[in-house]
Amino acid sequence: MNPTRNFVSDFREAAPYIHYLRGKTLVVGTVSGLLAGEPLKRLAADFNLLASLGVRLVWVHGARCQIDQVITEHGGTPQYYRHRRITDDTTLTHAKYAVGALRYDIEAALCSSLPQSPRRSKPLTVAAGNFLSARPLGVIDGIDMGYSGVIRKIDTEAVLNRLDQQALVLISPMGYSLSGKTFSLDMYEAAAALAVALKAEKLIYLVGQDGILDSEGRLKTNLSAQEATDLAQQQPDSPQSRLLRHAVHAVENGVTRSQILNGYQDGGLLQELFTRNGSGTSIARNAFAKVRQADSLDIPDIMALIRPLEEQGILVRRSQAYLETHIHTFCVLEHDRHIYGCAALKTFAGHNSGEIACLAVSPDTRDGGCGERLLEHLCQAARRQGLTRLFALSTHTGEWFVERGFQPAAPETLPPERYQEYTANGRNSKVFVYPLGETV
Ligand code: 1C4
Repeated sequence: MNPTRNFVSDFREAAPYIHYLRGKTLVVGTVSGLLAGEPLKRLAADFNLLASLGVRLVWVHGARCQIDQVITEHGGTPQYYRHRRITDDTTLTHAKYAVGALRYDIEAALCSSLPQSPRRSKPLTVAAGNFLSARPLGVIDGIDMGYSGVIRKIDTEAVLNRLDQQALVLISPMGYSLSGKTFSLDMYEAAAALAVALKAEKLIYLVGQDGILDSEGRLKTNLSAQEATDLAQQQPDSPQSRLLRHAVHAVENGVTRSQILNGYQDGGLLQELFTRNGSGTSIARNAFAKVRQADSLDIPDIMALIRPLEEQGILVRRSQAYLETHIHTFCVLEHDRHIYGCAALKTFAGHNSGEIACLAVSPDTRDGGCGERLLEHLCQAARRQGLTRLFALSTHTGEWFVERGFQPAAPETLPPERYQEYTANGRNSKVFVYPLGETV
C-alpha cells in the first residue's frame, strides 16, 4: 500500500467538503464525559482545525458528570427526575462551581499549542457570555425542579457578532432570568435551540455511543425526522429518545441536518464532515428517501424518469429490455413508494473500474442532496466490490462531478470495452474519474 497515494485520494475526497463548509455555522453539543483528558484535547484540536478552515463554530458543552462529582464530593446525591436534574439552592451553588471550572478547562484546551495545530502562533479566540436567557422548568408531576430551567430567548445577534469576529462561541448549560437568577439548562435543548436560532447548517451531538442504535443495538446511519420520531416513541423515557427529539426539532425548524456521533472516536468529527461515508447517524427533515437496490417492478418508474433526459441527449438511450437485464446494477431513491431518482454501477470484467451511469433525479426533487446520496450509495457499493476507481461520462453534468472530487480524464483511460463503445456512439462525452483509494 502506498501511503502517499492514500493521502492524495483522501485529500481529494475532502476538498469539496472543505469548500462547502467554509463560512457555514456548525453547532456542536458535547456530552460532559468527553470534557477531560485526551478526548477534550483531541476535540479542542479538531475545533481549532475546523476554525482555521473558515467554519463558524458554536460549542455547547454539557456538565452533568462534573456537577455530579462536586455534589458527591460535598456528601450529596445528585437528584434527577425524567433525566433532568432537580436543582435546589445547594445544587445550584455546586453547578455554578463545576460549570465555571469546566469552562476554564475547555478554554485552556482550545488555547493549547499542539504541534500539528494550524493556529500554533495565534490561538483561537473564544467568546462566552450571557447569550441564553432562561425561565424555570417549574413543577413536573408534583416535583419542584427548582433552578432547572428551559431556554426563554437567545441573543442571536450577539452570537452572530462573535462568529463574524471569527471567535468560537462557547456556551455553557446555564441561563439567566430577567430577575437575575441562574438556571441550569439541558445541553441537548440548548444546542438545538441555538442551531435553529442561528440557522446553522448542521447540529452535531458528540455523545458516548456510535450514533443512534435500534432496539437490536444496530447503528442507524440515516434517519428521516419521522423515522427518528418513531424510534424516540419506542422508548419515550430513554436518554436516546430525548436526544432524538432535540435532533428532530432542529431539522424540522430549518437546520439542514442533525448528526449524532461518537465523541470518543479519534477523528470521528472530521470523518463525518470531510468524507463521503461519514460516521454516526444523520437525521434530515425530508422524509428522506431511502436508496435501495432496484428491482424489475421499478422499471416503469425508472423509464418515466429517464426518458425525457434521453430525449435531451443527457442520458444514453436504454431500452426496456436493457433495463430488464441490467436492473441488478441499478439503485433507486424511494420515498412512500415513489421513485425520485436512479443510478447504475456498471462494472467491466477484468477491470477494477466502475461507471456511474444513468444518474437521474426527478426535477421537482433536485438540489436537495438526492443526487449526492445516490452517488454515495454507489461509492460504497463500488468499495464493497473491491473497485479502486469510479468514472462517469457526461455531456452536461461534468461540473457536478468535479465539485464532488472527480477529475477530468482522457477517454483512452476507460476500460477497453467502454472505450470501444465511446468511440462508436459519437457522443463525445467528457470523462471524469474518482479514485476510491485503498481504504474502505
Ligand atoms: N452541473 C453542475 N452543477 C449542477 C448541475 C449541473 N448540470 N445540476 C445540478 N447542479 C448543482 C445544483 O446547482 C446544486 O448546487 P448547490 O445549490 O448545492 O450549489 C447541486 O448541484 C445539487 O446537488 P444535489 O446532490 O442536490 O443533486 P440533485 O439535484 O439531487 O441531482 C443531478 C443532481 C445531476 C443528478 C440532477 O440534477 C439530474 O438528474 N440532472 C439531470 C440528469 C443528469 O444530468 N444526470 C447526470 C448524468 S452523468 C449518462 C448515462 O446515460 O449513463 C451519459 C453517458 C454518456 O456516454 O454520455 C450519466 C452520468 O448518467 N451518464
